Amino acid sequence: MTLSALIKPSTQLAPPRNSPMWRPDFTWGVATAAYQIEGATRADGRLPSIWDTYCATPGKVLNGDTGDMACDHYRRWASDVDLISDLGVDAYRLSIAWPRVIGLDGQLNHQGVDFYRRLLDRLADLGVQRYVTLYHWDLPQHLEDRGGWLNRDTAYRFADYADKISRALQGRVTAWSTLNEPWCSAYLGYSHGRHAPGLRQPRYAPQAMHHLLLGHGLAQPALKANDPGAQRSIVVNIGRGMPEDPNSAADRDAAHLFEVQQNAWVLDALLEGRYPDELFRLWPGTEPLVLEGDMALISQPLDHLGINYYHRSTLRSDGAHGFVEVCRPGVERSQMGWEVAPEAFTELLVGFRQRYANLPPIVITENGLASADMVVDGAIEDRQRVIYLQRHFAAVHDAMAAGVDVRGYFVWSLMDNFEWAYGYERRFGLVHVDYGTQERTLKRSAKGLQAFLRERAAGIV
Ligand code: IFM
Repeated sequence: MTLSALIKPSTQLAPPRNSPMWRPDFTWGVATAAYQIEGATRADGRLPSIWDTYCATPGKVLNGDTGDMACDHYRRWASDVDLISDLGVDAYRLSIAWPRVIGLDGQLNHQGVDFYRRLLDRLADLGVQRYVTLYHWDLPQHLEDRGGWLNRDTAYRFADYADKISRALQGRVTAWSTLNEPWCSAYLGYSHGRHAPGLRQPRYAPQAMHHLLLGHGLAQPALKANDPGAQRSIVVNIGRGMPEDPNSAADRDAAHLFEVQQNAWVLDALLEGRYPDELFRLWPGTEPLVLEGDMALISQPLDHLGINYYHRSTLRSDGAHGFVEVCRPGVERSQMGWEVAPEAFTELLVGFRQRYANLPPIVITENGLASADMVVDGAIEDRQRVIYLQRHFAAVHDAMAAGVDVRGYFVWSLMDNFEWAYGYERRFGLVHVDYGTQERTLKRSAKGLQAFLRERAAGIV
């Protein structure tokens, strides 16, 4: 019996057999982020981050959840690494908590650094590649107290952190990513208020974005010099906008503007060294202060571009210059309420290839689905996630067949974790976490991925 026959036909998890995604040089992985899994927020000299403050503010996070315990990964890292290795993935994507490794004096906190050193060494011993993100949203609170990403100095603090930590961990990292989803940090954090630090000023997001991207650019020379054997990248989230009424020019424009602020805002800056004019049609008068040389720093070449994709959005014109997101009836949705649309993933990837002459190779750094998974008789049959992943693997296969250079695919997430403003209620994991006991249980999706990766390793193509 083949390994794939061990799982039910409806829950098999693999891209089409003729896909280059089966090849041994395609990187399959799982992803997490520090604040979402580590817990131990006060251990070994870790400083408070903006997410500690945000969680402690009543009404900000569902059920008053915090990252204080999360998945207790700071203590359980060794068994979690065994779990990752048992899945058979090629790579693990994690993030470093800036407030854990840099003290108030700006110097390395060696206790925090040692945690990551042990973790990375153990992954390497087990043959798992290490994709490390430097900033997955946990800004040290003392920097926020000085203006956070609205203060240009934070970009220099970030570059200094990148310099120090890449020296300390030199040779242990396969790929460094500077930022995870700067759109979320800038827009959700500084203009929308749904993420830490929870500010709500429309004009803040473009300036915060500029300083985030400047930090990314300023960090490049240090990463290159300190760890020349590692790849350098940044991770962006992308979204597809669909007009509610395709026959309405206003709705089509709304969907277009949505993609400008979701995709072009960051990608034009990184790949073409400019911000799209249309962004300021959407948000008049919010142009950031950009100094000479900034855009050249921001648009330095990357070894690869990390792309996170989850869903499509339906847009209607707001009757003025903007758009409103509406709920399209009769569409499959995740526990997040997000529209499931794998074909939109292909369209976006193919569209980027057509639009950006110097698009670097792509790594899918996140894709996954939240569902209200429950343990029944010791098992978790997360059928919606299995089918979601199956369809999204096929969507990426289609983009590759159309000529898009995709080198890897990381499923979000290794395990259920702290889903930001939604706390622990939304479950994205391949592995179920019982937050009472911290017991980990492989869901059907994890077993399906494991079976596929075993087939691939055995050369069954
Ligand atoms: O959990 C997040 C992750 O931290 C960043 N990308 C989207 C995921 C799901 O919302």
